[in-house]
Amino acid sequence: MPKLVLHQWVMSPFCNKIRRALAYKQLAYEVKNYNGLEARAASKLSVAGTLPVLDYDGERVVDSSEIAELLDRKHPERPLYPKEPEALAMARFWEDWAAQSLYFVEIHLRMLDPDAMEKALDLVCEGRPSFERALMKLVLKRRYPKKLAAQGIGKASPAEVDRRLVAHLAGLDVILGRREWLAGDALSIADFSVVAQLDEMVRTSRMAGRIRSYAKVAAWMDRTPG
Ligand SMILES: N[C@@H](CCC(=O)N[C@@H](CS)C(=O)NCC(=O)O)C(=O)O
Repeated sequence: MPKLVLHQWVMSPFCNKIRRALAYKQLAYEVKNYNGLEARAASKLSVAGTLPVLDYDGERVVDSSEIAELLDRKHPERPLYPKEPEALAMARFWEDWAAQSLYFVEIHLRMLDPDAMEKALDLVCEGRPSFERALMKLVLKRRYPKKLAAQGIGKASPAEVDRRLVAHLAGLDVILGRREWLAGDALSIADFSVVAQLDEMVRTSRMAGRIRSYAKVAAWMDRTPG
């Protein structure tokens, strides 16, 4: 059996996506969490400085999409990426939408809302000395508004972000009323990518109840393994 180590932040939607993919592939793995000030060590794992990072038998892979592709190459059973070209194209569109659009809704909800920020700090500082919580709060409050401003959604008010998310949820509910999975006929990286983002919104945001109020969306989140 290969030796796998997942370097992660437990509240990262991209790490959530990879935990789901590893569970689906039925692969055993170790976890290294980078809570509190250990985050500084995480940024040195790669040039990108992001998590997840997966060590696969000594090979270091950065970026959740790269990791998912590697898992399919090494373990083709239970594919994450569909073989059929149209389903594959759709899976990649959904994966990209989750990373480039939905993720920024997720961090707006989490990092610009005081209650959600406290929940996020509980998660990311678990097991660490209490003084690190105050430092991490400063780091998160400095870093994420800049990221949100650079992406564009930083200018949107909380009410506008809620409206955008509700429009997406309504759309997903229609789509999931007509099909079981987002891309093709089978579970794929599309489902893991989008569910992981919504899952993290449910975990800490004011929109948790609203997300779960969409029956088709909630049922699909529940049937997506992870
Ligand atoms: N494209 C990357 C994005 C990963 C990412 O942005 N991870 C965030 C945590 S949710 C991160 O590491 N942020 C730290 C930073 O940007 O400094 C992937 O799919 O893995």
